[in-house]
Amino acid sequence: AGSYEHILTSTPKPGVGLITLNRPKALNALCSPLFVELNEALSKYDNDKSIGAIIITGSEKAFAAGADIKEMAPLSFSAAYSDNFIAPWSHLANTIRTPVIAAVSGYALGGGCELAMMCDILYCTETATFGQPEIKLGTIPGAGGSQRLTRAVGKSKAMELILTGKNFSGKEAAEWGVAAKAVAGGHEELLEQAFKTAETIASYSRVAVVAGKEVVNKSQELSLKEGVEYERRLFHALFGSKDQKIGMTAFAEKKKAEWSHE
Ligand code: CO8
Repeated sequence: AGSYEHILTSTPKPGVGLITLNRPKALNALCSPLFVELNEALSKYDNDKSIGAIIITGSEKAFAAGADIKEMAPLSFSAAYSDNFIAPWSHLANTIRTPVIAAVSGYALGGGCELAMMCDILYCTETATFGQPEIKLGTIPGAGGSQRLTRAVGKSKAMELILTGKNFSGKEAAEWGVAAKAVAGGHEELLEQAFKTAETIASYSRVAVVAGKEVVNKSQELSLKEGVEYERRLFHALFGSKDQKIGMTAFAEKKKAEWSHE
C-alpha cells in the first residue's frame, strides 16, 4: 500500500492495482493535490510489470462529487490559463497504457463524471448519480465532459444534460452507453464485477492488451478508413510479438497459453 493523503492504493488481487479516492469529508471532491497523487499512483501501476489492469473507485456514497468548488471559486482567468488548470487531469487519458476501469457508486458529478468517462471501461451501480452540473455554478465542463459525454450519448441528449445540469442514474448511464454495465446491488457487488473484469484483462498478454486499448482509442480520433488501416498495421506488428506465437501455438496444441508479455 502506498502512503497518500487523499487516495488509497492496494493490490488485493494478483495483477490488479486498486486506487480508492479517499476524501470522505468532501465526498471525494477532486482538489489539485488529489490529482497529483492519483497521477503518481497511476504511473506507478502503469510502470509495474506485474500489474495488468487498474481500478479507480470511490466510496458507496461518492465516486467524486466534482472538482473542488472551494478551490476553484477564487481562481482568476490568468491564473487558470497560465498554470493550465485541469491539464494534469489528462494524464490518465493521454499517458496511461494499462487499462483502467472506473467503478462508480453514489455521486459522479462534474469532474467526477469526467474522471469516470476518461477511464477505459466504466462500471456503476444502477443507483449511481451522474451529471454535469457545472451550468448551475456559472461555468461549463472543463475536463472533457462535453466531448466524451457527447461521443457516448449523441449531441441532442448531451446538449440537454449539459445545458440543464440534470442528473442521470447509473441505470440510464448503461442504457445510453456511458457505462459498459450497471450492476444491481451495492458497492461490494460493483467491486466484485470490476475485479472480475480486471483479472480477466490482466490474465492476457500485456502486449496484446495495450495494442487493443490503443486501437479502440484511435477510433475516437481517426476516420473509419484511417482507423481500420491503423488497426491492420498494429495487427501486422503483433506477428512480431512472442505472445502471438505462444497464444496461437497453445490453441493448436489444446494447451493453456503461458504468456511471456513480450
Ligand atoms: N467541491 C468541494 N466540496 C464539496 C463538493 C465539491 N464539488 N461536493 C461536496 N463537497 C463538500 C460539501 O461542501 C460538504 O462540506 P462541509 O461538510 O464542509 O460543508 C461535504 O462535501 C458534504 O457535502 P454535502 O453536505 O453537500 O452532502 P449532501 O449529501 O447534502 O449533498 C451533493 C451531496 C448533492 C453531491 C452536493 O454535495 C453537491 O451538490 N455537490 C456539488 C456537486 C457539483 O456541483 N459538482 C460539480 C463541481 S464543478 C466541476 O466539477 C467542474 C469540472 C470542471 C473541470 C474540472 C475542474 C477541476
